[in-house]
Amino acid sequence: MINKKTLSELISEQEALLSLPNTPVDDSNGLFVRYRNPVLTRAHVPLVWRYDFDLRTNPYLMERIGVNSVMNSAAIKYDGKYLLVARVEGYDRKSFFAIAESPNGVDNFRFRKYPINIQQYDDSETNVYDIRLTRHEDGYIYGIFCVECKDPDAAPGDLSSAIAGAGIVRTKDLIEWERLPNLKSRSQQRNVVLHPEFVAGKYALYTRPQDSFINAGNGGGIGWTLIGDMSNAKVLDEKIIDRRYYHTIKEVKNGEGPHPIKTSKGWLHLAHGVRSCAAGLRYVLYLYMTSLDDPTELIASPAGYFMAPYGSERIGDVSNVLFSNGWITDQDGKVFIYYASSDTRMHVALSTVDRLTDYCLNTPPDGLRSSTSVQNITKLINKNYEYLKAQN
Ligand code: BGC
Ligand code: BMA
Repeated sequence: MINKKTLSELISEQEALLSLPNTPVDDSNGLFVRYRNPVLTRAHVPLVWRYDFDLRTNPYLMERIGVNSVMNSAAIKYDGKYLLVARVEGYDRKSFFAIAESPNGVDNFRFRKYPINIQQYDDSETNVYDIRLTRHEDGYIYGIFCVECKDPDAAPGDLSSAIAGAGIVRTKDLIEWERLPNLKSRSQQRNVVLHPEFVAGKYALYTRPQDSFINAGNGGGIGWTLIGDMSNAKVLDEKIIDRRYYHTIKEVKNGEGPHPIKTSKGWLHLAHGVRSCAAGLRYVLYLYMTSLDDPTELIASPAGYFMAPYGSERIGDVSNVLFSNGWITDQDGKVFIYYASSDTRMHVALSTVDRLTDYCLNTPPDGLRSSTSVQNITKLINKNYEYLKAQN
């Protein structure tokens, strides 16, 4: 017999989850601290979105519209609250965006009454996901997200080939969203992100050109392009600013996360890197920095990953994945890093601008060979022995 819960039991169970305090887990390497509980899961999605509450039309009080996962969320501080614009994916595999708000950035995230209803640009658009938000100095908050369509050139019977492009919206209040034309680009694009400042009087976009839907191929890494008008955005020249290399964590592909944070030492970037292995694609997060004078100039590129799937984060709908498209910096320099694990749920980790820039500027870059890794370690060991000798 299926145990039937009453509506008030469902409501109080969810309330207990939503109000659960979150606590830091100190397993730290000093770079950041993870928090114990995920900040958003499918169980956080309002019951009114999933259940028909009327027992006359839903006598078994069954879930009518299931949610599979809540992941890859943009983040922004708005009116003193910490907001996530989550990718919510239904049992039907369609994703959409929905805002959840928290008073402190680490727990008590609650979805607003309705998901965001993004206007459709054209009928071929099938799925939307992974939005990045940017409060631009022009006064608007822009959202750029991936728009996926079936490949019109797919062979008959091929129902998987797809084309990825970038959709654009803007808002002033996070309530009314104005849809702008999609980014025009010769190649497919995913992970397109708007830089928060004008550069040479133009809008600047981080891009990720790709040869095909999954493979970046000749698209050499994270790109950069200048755009005159966001309501007619077109990639004319693209410069690769963070390349991929053989036998690294970003060998297969990489992509900008949220827009970079401006620090006194340079623009601080969070990105994801992908490599392939017997288990499929492994997604990890890494950091890099670019110059304040020329945001296309790489000034720090610490080797390897900054965060990788850990413990239960490793398992989910698409296992072995960490993905981030949102972080929030507080006035005091605290950085809330919002990341999804295995395309299933959202977490938060806390760090500071000082720690993250110190990490970027003082971690040796990748020498691309085992022997250079041993040289780097040997240098550190020698430095420590010198230090210890001087102490005695
Ligand atoms: C999925 C994305 C994924 C992409 C490439 C899309 O269909 O929705 O989560 O990143 O395929 O694998
Ligand atoms: C895609 C990304 C994400 C996703 C990841 C792993 O390339 O754009 O949507 O988290 O793959 O499935």
